[in-house]
Amino acid sequence: MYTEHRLRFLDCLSKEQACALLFTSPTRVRNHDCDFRYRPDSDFWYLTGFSEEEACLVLLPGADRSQHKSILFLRPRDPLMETWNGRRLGIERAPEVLGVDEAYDIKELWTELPKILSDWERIVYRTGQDADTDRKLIDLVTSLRNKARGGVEPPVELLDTAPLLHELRLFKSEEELKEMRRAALITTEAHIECMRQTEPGMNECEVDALIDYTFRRRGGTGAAYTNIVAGGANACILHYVENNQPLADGALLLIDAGSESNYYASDVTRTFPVNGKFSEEQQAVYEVVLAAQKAAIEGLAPGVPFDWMHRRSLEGIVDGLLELGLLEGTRESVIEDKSYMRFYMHKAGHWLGLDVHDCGAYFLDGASRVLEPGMVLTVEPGIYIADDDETVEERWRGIGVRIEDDILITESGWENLTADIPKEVDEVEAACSGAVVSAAGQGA
Ligand SMILES: [Mn+2]
Repeated sequence: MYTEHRLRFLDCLSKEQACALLFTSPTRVRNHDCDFRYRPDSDFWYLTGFSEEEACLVLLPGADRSQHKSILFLRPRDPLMETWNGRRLGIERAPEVLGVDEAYDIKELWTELPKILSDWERIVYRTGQDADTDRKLIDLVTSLRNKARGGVEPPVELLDTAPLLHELRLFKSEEELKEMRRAALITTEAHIECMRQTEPGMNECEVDALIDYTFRRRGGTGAAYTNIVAGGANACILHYVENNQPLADGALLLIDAGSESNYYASDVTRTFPVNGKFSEEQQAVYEVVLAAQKAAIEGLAPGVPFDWMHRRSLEGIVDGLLELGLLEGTRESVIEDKSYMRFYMHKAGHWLGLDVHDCGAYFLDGASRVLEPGMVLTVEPGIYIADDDETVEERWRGIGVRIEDDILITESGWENLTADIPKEVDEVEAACSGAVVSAAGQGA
């Protein structure tokens, strides 16, 4: 799969008459001399399937696939370092294991690059990822320009990865979808387990730990982003990640958490009652969000613009808020004067892939992009009524609901990759009572 990605990108580079330079992510210090668990850069992973730190991929396109060349710079084997910090693939094994044409020691990168790049006028390189690498590359390009008088053809243009590589990443192959389905399956088990095990008196942190445990024990690469485990009014803080408060009897619990599988993400939100039974007001708000989400999903198909999904979600939320008496006016007036924004203040979704907010343009030539088969997006409307909002009756305050699924656009319409996670009111209450077991939970 990674070799195919590399060849497709090399075909694009060939048309652009550009070479490409892709670095994986640097390690990041957590504190003192301890790093965060390493996670490779998504572009680099997409093109290599190689997860070690300190590596750089150089792609040199030829006129056709037989003439394309890929060169990987990576760390050499080192018994002492491997004893301390983990196994390494090593230079000798890299061509066979990863399918690259050549492999060299990463320590030689900056002495080899002048020779490699001197023939290329256009280089695809993403600036702004790492200041040190940016500076080294700019110095290198400058020194090659200064040698131009000596007959060297210097690089003159740095091109961004977005229009080429990120357009490829936007369309998922069957093999990539296999990873995304696996991520969705692990996430399904985690959400169902949370519904089953949550009880009044537990702390958000216990549910958070259950999610991480489920993600990791199924062999995923962990959470695709920091879990949001928000009880009661904490759900009204959109990126609440403290996850350390007790869960009250009678409150809702909003969980926004998705597993990765080989670094491919899922991204799911469910909201359910801590004690297993929705109150009248909670259910009324929940059903508005659910109806809005389902209406937005049901209209998806190739040819539909991305922002139709946001618009349809918004209309559903606004209609419901008007019906509950939480807003005054008409659908048109409320959307026009933006009075809905106090209850619904975010967009209804985003692309999903190796990154949870995946790459790919949302607008083309100034217009919202039209959906095509192979794209995956989230649909995630919500309603958030702050606990200090004195413009609404007290019974509504502190209710926060979001429902989010991962939707694949297909030839004939759409497929919900996370459809097995309960979201109808009776299904959610059944899952809270322990009556639902996920497919993964049965021993997958
Ligand atoms: Mn999302």
